[in-house]
Amino acid sequence: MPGFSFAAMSELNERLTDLHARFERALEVASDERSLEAARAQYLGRSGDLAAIRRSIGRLPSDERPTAGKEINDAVAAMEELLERRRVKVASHAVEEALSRRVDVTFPAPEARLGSTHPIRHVIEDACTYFERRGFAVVLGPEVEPDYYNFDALNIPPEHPAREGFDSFWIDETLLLRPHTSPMQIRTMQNHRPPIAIIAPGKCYRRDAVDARHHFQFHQLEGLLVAEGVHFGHLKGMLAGLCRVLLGAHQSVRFRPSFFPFTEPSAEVDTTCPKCGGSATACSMCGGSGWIELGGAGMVHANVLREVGYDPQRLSGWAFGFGAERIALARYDVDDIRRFIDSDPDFLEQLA
Ligand code: FA5
Repeated sequence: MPGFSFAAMSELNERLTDLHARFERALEVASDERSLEAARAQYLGRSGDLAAIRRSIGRLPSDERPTAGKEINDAVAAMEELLERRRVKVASHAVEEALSRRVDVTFPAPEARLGSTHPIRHVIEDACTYFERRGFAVVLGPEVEPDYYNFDALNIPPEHPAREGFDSFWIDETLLLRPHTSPMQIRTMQNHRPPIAIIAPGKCYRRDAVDARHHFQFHQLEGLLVAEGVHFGHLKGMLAGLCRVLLGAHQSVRFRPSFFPFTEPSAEVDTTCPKCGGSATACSMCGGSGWIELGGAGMVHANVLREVGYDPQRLSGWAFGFGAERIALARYDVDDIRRFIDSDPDFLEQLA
């Protein structure tokens, strides 16, 4: 090997042997992952001892550098193997130690924190109780529904613009997470003969942007009454009573003309803003309107009655769909719907 300097190579070997020995000693006293990592950084790290040796290759004649580089790489491989073996040993020692530790089963455990009823559940239960006392049955239905129940049977044919407002998460071409509880109107009427009086609470899903009053997952309360001689006055009386029970006698309720393809006539039902009562132009809860929208309502459309085989000449009915979170906002004077979903026990316990 022309120009190869034995003196320089043997000095390199000496330095590597010394480094290996020091690294081995450092690993022997390292008893946990943290000290192993510290040893690795000191010897093998980017600014560690070995990196300094590697940099010194530059001072060797160029024909000696490949051999020196190989020596260094071999030394690194050997040190990494040492490190890995020590890591396995330290880890198994930690497991053994944990297993051998004695447990005092008589030691008192920290007191378990009991949960509290969620405010949304409170709203749903109180609403159901109100309707059950008036002869309504509580019914539950699937959260994944075919588009037939969500739309077609509710007088919303394909291509109808109203589908946009109920845009949800599609499972496949025809199945979706229900954007409202109104499919329960169809399911109930198809399976039971009139008179019908139901309340159907449950989760709903929509591709809505999340803000203080909207979430992609929320709860609705669906109500349906179908019998002979049912009229809008019955609906107004029943919903005004519900708002009194849920929100207190001081809350006003108003019915605003609106449109839903499955009711005619249709209305939006609002309650006075519990935060500002309509007095603040920049109210964070109602945006200054003084009202909070609770949901939609109306007289069941004749096409819907026909779809389930009922005779609209003989039967009439009303239906409504309220957002449980909106009721809870007003009921508990909370200014952001996300607080009900954040699962902060301190917040939830205050409302329990
Ligand atoms: C409906 O969902 C109709 N199915 C209601 C209905 C039923 C009308 C029966 C007539 C007869 P709407 O899209 O307006 O309507 O929703 C009703 C209520 O659900 C809203 O007023 C609101 O209180 C609540 N809601 C709707 N979207 C959200 C959301 N993203 N986050 C929280 N609450 C919501």
